[in-house]
Amino acid sequence: MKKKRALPICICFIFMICIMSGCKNGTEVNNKTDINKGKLVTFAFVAKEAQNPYMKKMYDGFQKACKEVGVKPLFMGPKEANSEMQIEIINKLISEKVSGIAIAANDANALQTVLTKAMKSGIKVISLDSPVNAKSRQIHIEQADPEKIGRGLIQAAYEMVNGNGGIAILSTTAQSANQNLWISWMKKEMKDHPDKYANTPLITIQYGDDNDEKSEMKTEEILKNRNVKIIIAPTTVGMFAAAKVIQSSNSDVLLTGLGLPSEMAPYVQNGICPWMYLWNPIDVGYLAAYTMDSLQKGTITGVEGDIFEAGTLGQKVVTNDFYGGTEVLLGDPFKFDSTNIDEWKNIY
Ligand code: RAM
Repeated sequence: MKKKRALPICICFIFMICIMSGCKNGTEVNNKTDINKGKLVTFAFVAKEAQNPYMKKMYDGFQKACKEVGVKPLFMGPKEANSEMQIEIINKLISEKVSGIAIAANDANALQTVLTKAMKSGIKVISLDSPVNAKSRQIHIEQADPEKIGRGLIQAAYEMVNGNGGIAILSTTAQSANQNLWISWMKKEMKDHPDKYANTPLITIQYGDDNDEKSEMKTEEILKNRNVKIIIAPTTVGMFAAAKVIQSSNSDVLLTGLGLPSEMAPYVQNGICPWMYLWNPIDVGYLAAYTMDSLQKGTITGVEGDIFEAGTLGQKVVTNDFYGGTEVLLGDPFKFDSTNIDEWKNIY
């Protein structure tokens, strides 16, 4: 008797869940339609470069929040970290009439025309990770205070070489606004304390364009200079590439920067990278989607003082940013060393 009843009850239960969640085949999200235009709400995420694991982690969080608020997430990203390809993608998204675009930009200014066109057509535009200029978006999602990141990295490098040894920076593209801002804070830290940093000069800045091979090649070039004792890579792609080259060439040059624990754990454990920093990229993407949803619903407009609920991240406030626009800040950078990296390596 029990067995006979189990199937109909089970089907009924699944059916009820489907009705409650609005799903058609059990896997679809309860997608909303834009109340004003009667169209499906899609939030697009545009990566700096489609294969970058850091971008994929941000998208994981973006996608999670989109599901929670009931909109359709979409991942887009160019083959190379450049703004021309991002412009093509945005034009496509405008013609597809998405409701929101969240972009990690390869250039702060080059996207202004196309993003203005998007906003004029009613699309909500925010940047995350790497900002576009204030006119090109409504809000920027800032992962952590750029001053803390920049000063913190130089202070770490100084400590690692005991105040004695040249520093090289391995960055992404020369136009990347987030890396450029962090580098400007690194330089400011050195300028503010000339005596302290007298024996740790900044020898070179190289650009690996967030491309594995190019970043490896640039690391090889850096290692040819015997005065370099430490590399700072404020990019997850650059950091992983530099670690591999330092290890394979048996170099005693040290490494710090912004790395993914999933990629960097072995190098933190073997001492090539005594410690490094990052934040939770999943949370950056999650916060971006909640910010977009609040803009789309009209709960906020993107001005200073706007307050909204960002799911499990709680209440967030819109504040003025460094670029003359507004931002939402995620939090402080985390420090990863041999004592805690293994806890994080399976997460991001
Ligand atoms: C790379 C990207 C990204 C940056 C991280 C730390 O993946 O350049 O913009 O935020 O590193």
